[in-house]
Amino acid sequence: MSFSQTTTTCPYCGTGCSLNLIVQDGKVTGTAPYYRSPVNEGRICPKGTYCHQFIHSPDRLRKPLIRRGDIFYEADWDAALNLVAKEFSSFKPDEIAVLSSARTSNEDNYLAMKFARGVLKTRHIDHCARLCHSATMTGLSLAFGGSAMTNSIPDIGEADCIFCLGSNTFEQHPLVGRQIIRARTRGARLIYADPRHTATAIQADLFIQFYRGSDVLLLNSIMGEIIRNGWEDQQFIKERTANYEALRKVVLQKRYEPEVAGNLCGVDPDLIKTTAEWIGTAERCTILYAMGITQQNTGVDNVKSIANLMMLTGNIGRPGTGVNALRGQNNVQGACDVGCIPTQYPGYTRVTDGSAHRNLARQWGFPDGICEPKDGYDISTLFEHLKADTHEIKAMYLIGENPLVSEPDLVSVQEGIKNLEFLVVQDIFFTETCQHADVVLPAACWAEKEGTQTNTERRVQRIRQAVLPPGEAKPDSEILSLLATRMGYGDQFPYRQARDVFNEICTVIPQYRGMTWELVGRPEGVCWPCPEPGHPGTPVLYHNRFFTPDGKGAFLPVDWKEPSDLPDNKYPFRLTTGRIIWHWHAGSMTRRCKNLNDEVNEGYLEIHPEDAAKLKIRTGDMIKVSFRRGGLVCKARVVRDIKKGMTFMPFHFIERATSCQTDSSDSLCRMSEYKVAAVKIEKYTGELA
Ligand SMILES: Nc1nc2c(c(=O)[nH]1)N[C@H]1C(S)=C(S)[C@@H](COP(=O)(O)OP(=O)(O)OC[C@H]3O[C@@H](n4cnc5c(=O)[nH]c(N)nc54)[C@H](O)[C@@H]3O)O[C@H]1N2
Ligand SMILES: Nc1nc2c(c(=O)[nH]1)N[C@H]1C(S)=C(S)[C@@H](COP(=O)(O)OP(=O)(O)OC[C@H]3O[C@@H](n4cnc5c(=O)[nH]c(N)nc54)[C@H](O)[C@@H]3O)O[C@H]1N2
Ligand code: SF4
Ligand SMILES: [Mo]
Repeated sequence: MSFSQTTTTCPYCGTGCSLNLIVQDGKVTGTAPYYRSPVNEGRICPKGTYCHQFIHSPDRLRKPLIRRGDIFYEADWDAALNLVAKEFSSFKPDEIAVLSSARTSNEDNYLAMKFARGVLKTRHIDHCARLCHSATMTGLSLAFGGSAMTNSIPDIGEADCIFCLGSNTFEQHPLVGRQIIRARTRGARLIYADPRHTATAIQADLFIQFYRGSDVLLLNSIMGEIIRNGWEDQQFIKERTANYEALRKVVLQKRYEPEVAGNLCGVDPDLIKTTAEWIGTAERCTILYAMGITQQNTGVDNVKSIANLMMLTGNIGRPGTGVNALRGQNNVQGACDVGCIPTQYPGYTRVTDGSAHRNLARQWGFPDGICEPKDGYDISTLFEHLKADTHEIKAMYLIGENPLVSEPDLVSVQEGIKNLEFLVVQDIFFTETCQHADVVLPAACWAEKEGTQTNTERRVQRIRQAVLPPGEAKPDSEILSLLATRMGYGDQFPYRQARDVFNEICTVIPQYRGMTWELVGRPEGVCWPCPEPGHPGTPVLYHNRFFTPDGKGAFLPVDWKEPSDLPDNKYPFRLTTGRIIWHWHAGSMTRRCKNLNDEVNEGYLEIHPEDAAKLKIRTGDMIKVSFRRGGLVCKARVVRDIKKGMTFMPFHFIERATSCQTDSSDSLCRMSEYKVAAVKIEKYTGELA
């Protein structure tokens, strides 16, 4: 019997914990702690612990599938690749869109981007960051000139005050949660603002349970109170920022005084005053946020407000401070870094910047050039075109995304995807989205390939191959290279191994330039920017200056706007959707992990006891949830944790698809309003399918 261990990083969240995979006779049979990573020092959460359980699922995709009529037939790679190459060649460049994947490596994403812009010459390349932190990218770029998390994960443990809002850190980034505990053991205070009393709320020293959609109101109120008490950092404001007077004017308005604002967000004014005092007087305060902030039609405003608060109190550029937007997927940071965004090339240069365009075209050396230097369509716009059947987008190459569960306004997405003339889906499982494909390509999963991924704190780390892929499945990069070669671009895709692709990434992205395969393979990886060889990497950003042209941070004052889709007599409850610790998004991986599925295996709706009593609903009853756009049936869970009038559903269970609720989005970043919907709730008495 053979036995070995492979050190790698976790395939789930942006925390990027390291762990060992235990391999016995060619199969991963378990996980074991790996203590040397500063990110998690040997600890992992339940998803990490059981991450091996889906790898050898009997229903992994093993061979390419080609659709004929309503039936999928197994095909060999030659036939599948020839068909895809022929079909892709038959469309004009901008008729094809590529969606790459925050679940896969930097190498996979970089090649998906190079394939889109170089081989297909399309401008349309995007990925799920749009549905996740696009508000952060827009908001923080305006304020700081860069959008990444400013400090490192271990650094959070150094804070004196932690303000966590719209992030259920202990369930969604559990090993970041561990740093909060570290800080609290040293005497730090945790302030937590969320409409729900979550696992994170349990740890808080001060809990603000407020209505969803009132973040700007709360933040402006806190800032007004800080200024009225003289707790602002005048030196920081003077030396490092611009536009302070405009901020003062906005946040000192009567409507943001704690008594007025508190009433509107459903919060005791004293809580706002204490929050202002704790943040305003802390030596080092850090802010953590995630989807509760971004997934709203005021997402960009929320992010700007957060940046305002941290600049106002001088909490930028030092250990234990910072604006820490917790990235969701294991490699969403990396997918953005390598340029899988319709408006940006690798390293965040604008696609419309002529010199960036020429540089990239020169470095790649495609004899017939690359895509036009114009912005491409984001995921939301692509699906809008499909829904409206404008015939502008005719083909799609979907790598490691499952939009038929994760996109907003699912009913129209289901209709829209049928308007495609040709759809290729590349996944590790036959997902809901695969059902609409013309060709399905089987990908190797993270445990079956080499590569790098970049976690939320910009730390580039290795993933390592532990076992062989099932059947004929191949790593995404290899599939892309084979396809590119078949389409006549073998010279531009000459890679023999992931390392070759990584070396090219380091020549193309300035922030990665000083990295090597060996350096990122160390237990601590490397945090970008690492601009030249020998550079140690940069755990804390903006020490002396921001990335803006004048080096100053810009105060961007915003007024509060009411969220859309407000409750009325017909739809009296507010619904928010999100995640639970046991499951991952559409569930393709976690629902195949026995230990996770044994915990929770179906969707439900959380409702407050007083609301439930009025509706005569008890835990376990089937209920009907109606949205302004669609509806569903699920079980009720009556819990004290949620604010009265609010309800919550996890979105992991397709049979209880929650994303039918919304098609509203932030006009600046096209982020969908997943956190907001008005619903009607009734006891369900009908027949169940
Ligand atoms: N277990 C698990 N972990 C995950 C994931 C997963 O699927 N499962 N997904 C990963 C990904 S891609 C992401 S993006 C992250 C997301 O991580 P989080 O953002 O932490 O997770 P969510 O559950 O989407 O939402 C966070 C909180 O926002 C609150 N909220 C809702 N409306 C509002 C509001 O108006 N204001 C405020 N302040 N809060 C509000 C919700 O009550 C919820 O507690 O998690 C990552 N980690
Ligand atoms: N209602 C509601 N909807 C939401 C959200 C919400 O809070 N509420 N959150 C949104 C957010 S923040 C996000 S990030 C999105 C996530 O949306 P998606 O990215 O669509 O969700 P996943 O289920 O993670 O899909 C990833 C797919 O990649 C596959 N995969 C895994 N590893 C590999 C690999 O190595 N190669 C390939 N080719 N495939 C692989 C998986 O099997 C899975 O099918 O959902 C969004 N949708
Ligand atoms: S915290 Fe995130 S990266 Fe760490 S083990 Fe859990 S899911 Fe994996
Ligand atoms: Mo996300």
